Amino acid sequence: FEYRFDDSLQQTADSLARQEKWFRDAKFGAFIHFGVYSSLEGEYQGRGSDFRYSEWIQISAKIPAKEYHQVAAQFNPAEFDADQWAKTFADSGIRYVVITSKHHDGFALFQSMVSNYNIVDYTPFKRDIIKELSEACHRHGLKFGVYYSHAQDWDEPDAPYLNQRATLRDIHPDLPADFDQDMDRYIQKKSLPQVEELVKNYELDLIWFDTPVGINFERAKLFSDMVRKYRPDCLINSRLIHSGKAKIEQQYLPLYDYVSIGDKEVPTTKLPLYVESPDSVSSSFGYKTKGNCYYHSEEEMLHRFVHTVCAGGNALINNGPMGNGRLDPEAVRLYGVIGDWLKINGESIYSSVRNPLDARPQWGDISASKDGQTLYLHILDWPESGSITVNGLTSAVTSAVYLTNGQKVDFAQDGDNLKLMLADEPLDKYDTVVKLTYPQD
Ligand code: H79
Repeated sequence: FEYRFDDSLQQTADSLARQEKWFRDAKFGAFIHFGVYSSLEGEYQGRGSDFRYSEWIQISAKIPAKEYHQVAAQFNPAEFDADQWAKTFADSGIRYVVITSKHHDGFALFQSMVSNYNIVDYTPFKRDIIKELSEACHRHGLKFGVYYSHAQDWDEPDAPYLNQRATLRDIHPDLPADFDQDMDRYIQKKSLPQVEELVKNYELDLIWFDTPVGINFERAKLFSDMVRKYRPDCLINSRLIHSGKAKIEQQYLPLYDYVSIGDKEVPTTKLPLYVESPDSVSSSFGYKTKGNCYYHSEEEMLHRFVHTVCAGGNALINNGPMGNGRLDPEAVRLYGVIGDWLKINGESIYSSVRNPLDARPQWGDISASKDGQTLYLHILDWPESGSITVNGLTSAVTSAVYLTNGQKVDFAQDGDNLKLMLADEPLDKYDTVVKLTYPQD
């Protein structure tokens, strides 16, 4: 996979300033996919579980809008506890949270005057999840953002469809034969006014747009201007206008602040712009128990996280809470693995910058301090030979210690090449970090 980034691209000064307020140092975010689909767990009347993502159930099981409304009308995550969620995230070293305020199914997790198809007005639960969670996150020192599907909305016939299986008429069988889809009518009626509600009524640090089907410059600008008008510090992601694999164009950079790479992509090369990887603890985003699904192993999860940070980005790792409102215990466990590792090795992650050397080493990856005077070697694959080499150094290394316990590591440097003699066993199961003092002029 080739990132379609051009080295000449330049972030605007405004975007850089917004990133530097907190985003670049945060590194670890919790993505949350929660909605009506969470209660179905990937299957509806025996159908639909072959799709990888449970939040796509309305399309995978071809559920007509009227029927999906009945599922929505019973959505009751009675055990939802915003403080417990926020505390769990904060305890795992997570610095920000991004939750689905409205996914492609069109159902909102916040109170909306624009559409009563929302958790407060449409369900027995009646509580505003976005309000409760935003307040809890800020109480626990976390930044708070919302995901909003601005282009797709399966509940609105005017919104464009991006799917193979279900047609517009599978979902809306009563549409008149001469119905003319009009995306701008949908934007003016629902998605733009709902974005206005979100930025006016909630303390948002970030807004995460997704799947910009049909979104051209003019349409994107409506959303960007709306966010900037009410909340000038709020970060906007690139999926406002670019899909995960689109070529990034300089002319669009003022509309958003940072680049979301593809879903679940782990960056492996140096990137010219600051990025965020929307990863997940499992194969789905929404909670899924039906059909094919898997969770990452502890090692895979931690390695994906470390590679993302070393390439110069944040990892926004998703969990899908259960329909009853409780967090998925397996997601909590995997967050805890990263959190426990960060308690010892956080210095190599938070406030770090990407690998300044030319290549990614075979044995793992490298991050650095902002002043470039410290390199952190993340040894992900412990060598049988007992040693590793670092190539491409531009000055002399003056010390090497394990971050875990401060013990010295023997090393020998020959020009731009450094050899480190390691212990017989890794000091950490998944990532032993060696801290190099590396003075630069
Ligand atoms: O919110 C999550 C996804 O639901 C959303 N982006 C992340 C953050 C997303 N929207 N569109 N896409 C991802 C790309 C479309 C994937 C699909 Fe499929 C291919 C949908 C239908 C075919 C994979 C296979 C998912 C369901 C079946």
